[in-house]
Amino acid sequence: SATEQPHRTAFHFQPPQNWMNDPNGPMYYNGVYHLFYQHNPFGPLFSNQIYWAHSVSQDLINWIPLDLAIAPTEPFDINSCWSGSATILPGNIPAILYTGIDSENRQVQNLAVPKNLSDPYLNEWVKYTGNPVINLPDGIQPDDFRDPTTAWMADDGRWRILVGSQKDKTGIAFVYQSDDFVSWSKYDSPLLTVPGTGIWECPDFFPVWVDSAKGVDTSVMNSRVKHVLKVGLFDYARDYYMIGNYSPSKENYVPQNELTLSTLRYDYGKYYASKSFFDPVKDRRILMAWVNESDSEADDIAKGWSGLHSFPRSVWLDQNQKQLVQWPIDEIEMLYENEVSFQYKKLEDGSLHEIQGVTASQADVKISFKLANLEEAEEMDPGWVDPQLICSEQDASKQGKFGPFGLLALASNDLTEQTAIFFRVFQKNGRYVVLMCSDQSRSSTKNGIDKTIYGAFLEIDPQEDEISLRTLIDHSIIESFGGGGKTCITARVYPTLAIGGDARLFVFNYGTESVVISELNAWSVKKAQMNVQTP
Ligand code: DQQ
Repeated sequence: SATEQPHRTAFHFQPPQNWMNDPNGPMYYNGVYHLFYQHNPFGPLFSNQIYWAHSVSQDLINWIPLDLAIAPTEPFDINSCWSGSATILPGNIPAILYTGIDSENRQVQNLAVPKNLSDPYLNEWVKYTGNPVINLPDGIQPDDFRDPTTAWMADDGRWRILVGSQKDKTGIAFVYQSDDFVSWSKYDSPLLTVPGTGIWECPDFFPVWVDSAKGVDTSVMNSRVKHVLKVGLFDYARDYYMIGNYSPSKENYVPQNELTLSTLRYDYGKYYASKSFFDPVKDRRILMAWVNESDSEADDIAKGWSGLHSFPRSVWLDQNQKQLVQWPIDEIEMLYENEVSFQYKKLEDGSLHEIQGVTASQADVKISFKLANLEEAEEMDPGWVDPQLICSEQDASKQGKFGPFGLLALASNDLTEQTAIFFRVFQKNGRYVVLMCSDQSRSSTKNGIDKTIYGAFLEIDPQEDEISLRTLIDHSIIESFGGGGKTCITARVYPTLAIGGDARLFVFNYGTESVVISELNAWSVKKAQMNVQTP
């Protein structure tokens, strides 16, 4: 029940019980959305027997659980069925490529297809008898070769995929090509390698329009698209991306930004092993990711489960063509009730204003902050370069001039528990710098939880634009979107007091300069049908 399980979620994807990690093979096929995921069906911790579990949905909100789709049963996957992707082949035939851990503990790539294409849910999947379709390349360690992408096809009619790898700590995205999806050969030069980054997990490679927020199907290539390469850095459990130009004739990819630890990430909190797919129904690209627990293994055993997926986001290229923008899919509105809204509210120094009338443990909140007299903003200390570090040192309790101002989510009556999502504005070299933070340090009275504070810069000009925040709150997950989705921060929290109907929600300003909320809208978010068998 909700009192025994205060940290289970209402509208985030999770299995009824046990361990879940990466989203796998998301796709839309014949009127149905499919989502597979890495699953240990026997317990709440990761194991050496990982399966592909399978759910389907009509709306990406309510999910129906199906039987396990791919199990570790064959010599080519007997030690686990790890991550992979789906591709819709000509003739409207879906195919899955996934990583198997074989009987000798080598990572190999395998093919599976639906048993019966006229089954509307594609319940059963059959493995190709000639598996593996791709063997471990020479010179690569047996546990360094995994996570095939969705395939794309170039003008020459050949399929391409990427497989993540490393050699001597140089991260590698290998390219494989095929005419028939069965026989694959490695292209001589990888799509990209970056020294010192360690193994690249769950690569994702897709086009985005340079001039539209719509999605682009994975094989589309023309002068109106750029290509995004996302790689998961295992050593840091973070998803980084590059934007660049791709030419398939020589598998040439030229990223316009470098991959370094301080460059572009999908999300500056907990968010890993993400995967995107093109949704032809609404002409958009949808992104989902694994958001792991921040509590202990003992807690997970007590709960009987571990792992969430982020709420699905649309993803597109920002107008400045320098970064991506992400936004929760509109389908969340199906779950809205009890809208609360107001306009123009001035928050003086020290303001704390409760947002009443929504269920604070299950909510979607949108706020726009307007700042005047920006010339009063503090000069930024030249030594402050790492945004996460600034947020940790200048946490929500530290008074500044512009900021901290923002939202207190999952707050208890006496505020001993609270998660603060907030902004600060500084001046630096005649420009303004906007910092966005998610402060989990007071999120729970419980010990033994990772309460790391997250932070990132938000690339907006506060002279031109209001500072907007959208936050999805769902019991133990808080997903925040700054500047209309230019900076995203996801956090896991485990309140003990601010649970269910006892949780409260506030806007606050602890800076000496006042800020104005030009508009606030908040909704309670109802519970979705989440992997429960409906009668
Ligand atoms: N999870 C899978 C791997 C992948 C990793 C194993 C990323 O295929 O590299 O469960 O979280």
